Amino acid sequence: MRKKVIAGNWKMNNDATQSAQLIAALLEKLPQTQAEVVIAPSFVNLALAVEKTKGSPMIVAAQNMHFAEKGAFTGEVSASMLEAIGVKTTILGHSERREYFNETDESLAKKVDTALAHGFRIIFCIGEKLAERKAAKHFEVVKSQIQNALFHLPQEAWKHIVLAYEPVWAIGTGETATPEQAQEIHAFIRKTVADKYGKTVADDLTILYGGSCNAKNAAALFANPDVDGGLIGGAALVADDFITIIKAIG
Ligand code: 3PY
Repeated sequence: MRKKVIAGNWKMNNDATQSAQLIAALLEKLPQTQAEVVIAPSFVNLALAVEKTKGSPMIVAAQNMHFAEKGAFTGEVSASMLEAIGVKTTILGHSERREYFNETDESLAKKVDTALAHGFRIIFCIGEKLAERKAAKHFEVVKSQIQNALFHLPQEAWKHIVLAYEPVWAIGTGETATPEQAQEIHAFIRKTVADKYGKTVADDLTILYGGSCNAKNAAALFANPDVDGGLIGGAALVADDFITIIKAIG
């Protein structure tokens, strides 16, 4: 059964006090919803978030993790460290990680393997840059990202994967894909997975839209049959906006 998911990517925002305040505001207003609600605070606030959301339906995710089990990787965080504080979901491959921290499909494939070995759920981001969209290469780009980072996986691994399509030209720019553009590429992504793993895996796969999804445009984006929720940036930092987005999925 395909799940709906609304995930808030807090990026490098909110100190401990602000994180606690935002969580309290979200919990106070959290509506009944068919969607899984996920928040991804920064590493230093994950333990606090786990503590504050205990007993609630909200799931806490990391924004990244390292592929190695442990060792000389200054500044990095391992899957076991996340597990030890009760975090079993991680975003991987966000375009900001690809762009500013040199993450590649190859290094991401290793992260995916480690996360799955630890029983994590993964929100895996894909998406094309503006020049690639303008050159009509967006289908090709997302297909190769999926193939290179995920097509080595066995079929059963896909129940732990959520894909997030985030056109890079729509991240932090205020630009959003139109609902038609989102549906077109989400359907293509589902077909790409179906061609390799079969219809059941593809039908069960949750594909989120990300990239300036906000309280105003969420309902129109989510109305599409292949858009199963959102990975939300800036609007996830404002409790009322995030709640409106959760309500938009129903
Ligand atoms: C955005 O909407 O800006 C995002 O990058 C969500 O991950």
